[in-house]
Amino acid sequence: MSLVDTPVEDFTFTLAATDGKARTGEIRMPRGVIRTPAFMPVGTAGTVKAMYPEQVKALGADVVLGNTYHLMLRPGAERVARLGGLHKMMNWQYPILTDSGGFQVMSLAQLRKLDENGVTFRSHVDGAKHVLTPERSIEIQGLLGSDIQMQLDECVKLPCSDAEAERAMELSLRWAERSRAAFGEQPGKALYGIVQGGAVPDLRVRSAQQLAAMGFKGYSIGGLAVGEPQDVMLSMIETVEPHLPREKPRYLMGVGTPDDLIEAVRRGVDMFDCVMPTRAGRHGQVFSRMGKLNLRNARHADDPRPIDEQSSCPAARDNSRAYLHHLVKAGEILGMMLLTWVNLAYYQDLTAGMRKAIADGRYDDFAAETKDGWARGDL
Ligand code: PRF
Repeated sequence: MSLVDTPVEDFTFTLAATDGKARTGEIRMPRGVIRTPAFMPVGTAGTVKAMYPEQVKALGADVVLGNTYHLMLRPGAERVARLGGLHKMMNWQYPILTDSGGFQVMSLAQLRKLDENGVTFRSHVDGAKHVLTPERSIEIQGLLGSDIQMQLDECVKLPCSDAEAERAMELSLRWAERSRAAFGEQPGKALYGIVQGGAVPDLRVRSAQQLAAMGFKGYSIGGLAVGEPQDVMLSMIETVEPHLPREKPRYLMGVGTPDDLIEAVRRGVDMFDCVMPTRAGRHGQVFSRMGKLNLRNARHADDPRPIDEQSSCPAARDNSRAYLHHLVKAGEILGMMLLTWVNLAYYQDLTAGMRKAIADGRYDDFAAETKDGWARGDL
């Protein structure tokens, strides 16, 4: 039996190579191996929208993200548990990471009220009242069967005052303690603490240090890509990185563009999730080696070329831009499916390229070549 086939009982992270601050490695857990840097397709409501689970896996995705907030409202966490858990319900047997719900409450729910205990809100689905506490979030993530769980946190939009950033960061630390206690010891599963602190370096450092002292199996960097320019986001990653344990995975939440991924990996980030490739695909936009294309644009109407004849993705090779333009303009379901497929393939190929480049000690060259391709554009 090779090392790769050996069953794993616990959650472990092994670094295989570094190049500058960029890292490549593997997270191993009972449901599978996550190769890092990893991009996690977003499967908010128990589906990576417009994709079959086996297609997602075939692209090279090792883990998908699910959302506490959406699943607790519909179909309900206890119901998912009765159906055998989220993996069984959505027919995805590999690792699942779940977000804790606080971030989605703040962006989606109606009539939210946040206090020390947690957050009270009305469902955007049917108006019913719910309470999410750090303990209930962990309970729900357990009912879903999540492999990598997130603490409940408070993410403030930027810009905000230093006092506001500090209040939310301190609250998130207290919720981190409660989440950690509620999670206890669960071999094979992980709970990540979430760094907050707005765009204030001192707050970010304090948050990272105190979370590190609590002993999480991984660390998320939250509260970024919430309205600030990219250089602010990158400087916050640089501030936080030295204070996160080197031997634990780091996850930059809700990020981002292909360029964001390249720059964050360069600064030591291992994991990402973002709706960008899936959402953009449903709106006629594609990411490719030549940069971004908008298939709604009339200039594609008579273009017989595929998006990228060298792509690993059949949808990018075997359909003309003219056909994709037609599907998008006509609002056809297949248009959304094909473009989502193209985009997720691009993100997975990008992270695979990063892993190889780091292993080969040529990350900076890889980054420069990739950006050259975007700059040359649509030849
Ligand atoms: N916290 C949580 N989930 C998140 C974020 C956060 O700060 C972000 C911010 N980009 C995305 N998703 N829990």
